[in-house]
This record gives sequence, C-alpha cells and structure tokens, in this order.
Amino acid sequence: MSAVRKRSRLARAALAAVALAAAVAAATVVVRGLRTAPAGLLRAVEATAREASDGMPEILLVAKGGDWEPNVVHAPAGRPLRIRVARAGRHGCGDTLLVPDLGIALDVPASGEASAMLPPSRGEVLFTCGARMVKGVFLFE
Ligand SMILES: [Cu+2]
Repeated sequence: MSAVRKRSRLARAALAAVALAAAVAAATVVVRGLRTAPAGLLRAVEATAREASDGMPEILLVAKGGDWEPNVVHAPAGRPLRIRVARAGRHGCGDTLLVPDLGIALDVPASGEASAMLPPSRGEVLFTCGARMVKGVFLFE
C-alpha cells in the first residue's frame, strides 16, 4: 500500500470518527432519552453496504462484546438498506439493535442472523442498543 493511499485511508477513518462524534453529540438533542457510550465509539470500524444478489444494498452488523462491527456504515442515500445482525459471543448489549429515528427494533438471535429493511434515508442515522446507548451510525450519502 502506498504511503499516500494509507494516509488517505487514515484520513477517512478520522473523518468517520469525527462524523460519529458529531452524530453522538447531536443525538442527545435529536433523539430524546438517548444515552451515549462515547468510550466504545472512539474506535470507528467502517464498512460500506454492498449490493446483495437481489440488488438490495446490504450490510452485516456483528455484536462483539458491547460494541458493533462495523459501527460506521456507508450506504447509498435514498435507497432502502437491508441490515443483517448477528452476534459473536454473549453480551446483554447485543440483544437488541434499535434505529430510533426509523422506528426499527430488531432482536438479535443467540445464534444465526436476523434482518430488517431500513426505509430510504439520507444523512446520519444512529443505531443503539436496547438501552438506547449510541452504538454507531449509518451514513446515507
Ligand atoms: Cu447497551
């Protein structure tokens, strides 16, 4: 990997962390009763939704400990997004994934996967655990 490309990847990760921090700060205003877990969010794990075989943008989110990977998800604006959820290990925080602004509540099975379809969206949409602690952000762009 070239130094330039590496630097650009680092810059993008830093930008994502800043976007996440801004989203977390905004969340306390936007979503009432939301609790933040900033320590866990300092480590941004980025990914981009990919088209599934049916053409739908899709992302797999895995609960690891109390955090989700990825926790910064880039997805196309104005299109639905299928989220698939699974867990690696047991942690109460991974029981549920909420997307409060979109009215989505998804139970995460002890084994296997569950999925839900997010409606077409734009901009930053946060996701949280069942206790409404911010766990990550979808960036519809
Ligand atoms: Cu939690």
